[in-house]
This record gives sequence, C-alpha cells and structure tokens, in this order.
Amino acid sequence: MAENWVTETYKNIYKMSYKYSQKLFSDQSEFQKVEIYKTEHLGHVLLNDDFMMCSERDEFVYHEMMAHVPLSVHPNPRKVLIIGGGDGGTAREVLKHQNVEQVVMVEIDEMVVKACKEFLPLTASELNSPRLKLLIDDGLKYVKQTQEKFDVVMIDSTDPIGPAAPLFGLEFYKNVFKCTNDNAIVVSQCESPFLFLETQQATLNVFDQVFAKVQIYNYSNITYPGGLWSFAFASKGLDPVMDFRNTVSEGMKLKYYNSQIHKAAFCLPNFQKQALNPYLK
Ligand code: AG3
Repeated sequence: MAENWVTETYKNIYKMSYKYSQKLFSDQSEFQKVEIYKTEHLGHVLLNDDFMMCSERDEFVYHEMMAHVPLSVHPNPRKVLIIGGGDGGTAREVLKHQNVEQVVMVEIDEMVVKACKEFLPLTASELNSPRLKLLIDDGLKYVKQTQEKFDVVMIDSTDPIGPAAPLFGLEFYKNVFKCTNDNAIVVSQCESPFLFLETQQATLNVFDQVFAKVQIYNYSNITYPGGLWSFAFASKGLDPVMDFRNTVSEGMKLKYYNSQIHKAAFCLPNFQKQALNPYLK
C-alpha cells in the first residue's frame, strides 16, 4: 500500500515529513493554503502554505510558553491582545488565568478558525468563550486604529514570509506599543536560533527601538524545523525573571510550563547569546 507523507521543506536545505493516513481539510483562502492531516504519530496537524503550525501531540509546548510566561510576570493582566492565533491554542491557555477579564484576538484568516474548530477541537476549545472577542481582521490595521489598551500582547504568527512578514517590523511594534498600558508585556513568535538567527536579530533590534526591556526565551517541540525555537519578550520595565510570580496552578493541567522552565527558558546557549547580546537589556 502506498504511504502518504506530508512535508515541510525548510529553505530548500532539508525536509521534515510526517506520515499521514487521511487528508481532512485542504483549501486555499484569500491569504494562504490551509490544510489539516490525520497523522500516525502527531494526531491532527495544521499546515499553512506547507509550514507546520501545530500538531495535537505537541501544541501544548508552544501555546503554554507563549501564554504563561508573560502572564506570570505581569502583576495584574486584565486585558490581553492576541494577534493571529487562529487555531485557538494561545487563547485557551490565556483563559486559564481567571484574572484575565477579556481577550481580544485578531486573526486575519477565518478559514483557519473554521478548520480548527472542526478538526482541532481540543486546540480550538475556548474559541467560543464569553471572555474572548474574536475579530476576523488584519492585525496590522487593528493595532494602528484601535483606541483600546492592553496589559499583555501576544503575536502568535507564522514565519516572516507572506502575510506575516510585517508582523516582525518596526511600524507594527510602534503601534503595538501605542495600544498598551503601563507595565505592559509583549511576546512574539521568534523563530529558531539555529535556522533564523538573523530574524531573531532583526526582531530584537526592532524591540530595542520600542521597548525598555528586551529578552528572548527558548522552547523545543517535535514539529518545528531546527529543534530549538524562541519567543521574543519585551516590556515597559518588568523583568521576566526578577519579576516572575508563580501564577499557574495544578488545576490548569499544564504539560510543559512550570516555574523552573520559566527561569531556564531565558538561559541562552552561547552562540545565541553572543548574536543577540547587542539587543538584550
Ligand atoms: N505559529 C507558527 C510557528 C512557526 C512555525 N514555523 C514553521 N513550521 N516553519 C504557530 C501557530 C500556533 N498557534
């Protein structure tokens, strides 16, 4: 019997393939190709434009690290903005914090939301929460125009190619800064130090121009190419390690994040530290 493999090709250098038994969803939206496969090892997986976005098996790593790190540093996060995040995983983790009163999520591609509600129901489980306001809109436009102010902003984006490229730029982050409260924290998906060190430098360079405090923290999962991946962290002054407060509880049933991981994630390998040192403060 023929085998079926779904493949992410990385910079034409190498490929990562996952064996699948069924293609559950495939369509072209206004913005990208959206696909969901049933794989043998990773459960259902979402790919946008042939890039792996998340798998049922390991999405907890990315989503817990994006949400719980900033929410364990900000002293009173009441309003959270998520840019992107259409699969719902980040919103699900944020909403585990009962002091968060409202989450505004601005996802450009409704097809991702609909496909994930149907085929990644555990990831999309909180997309109908009364504390979540989901806007199908362009995040760039939203941060430029909104009068709302947020305590924590999370940029849950794809790679910096195609529609997500401006989400790594200076103009965008100036507008993000404008829609934040005192004490605000911003975190963003920041690629892999092994494969995208220049992107990390460029992103932190932008953060350095806008925010008082700039750091980066690491995690690893099965599905993204390059092994080690990062989130950029910026704030108006709060330090991710010195100002850490333990805000997660057993009831949240976390599978990756804990207080030791929180602190360890900010310890960088030497090659990454050296390359990013000019921007870390
Ligand atoms: N965010 C995408 C992370 C980047 C993955 N890149 C890749 N596979 N080349 C995932 C969205 C999860 N909410």
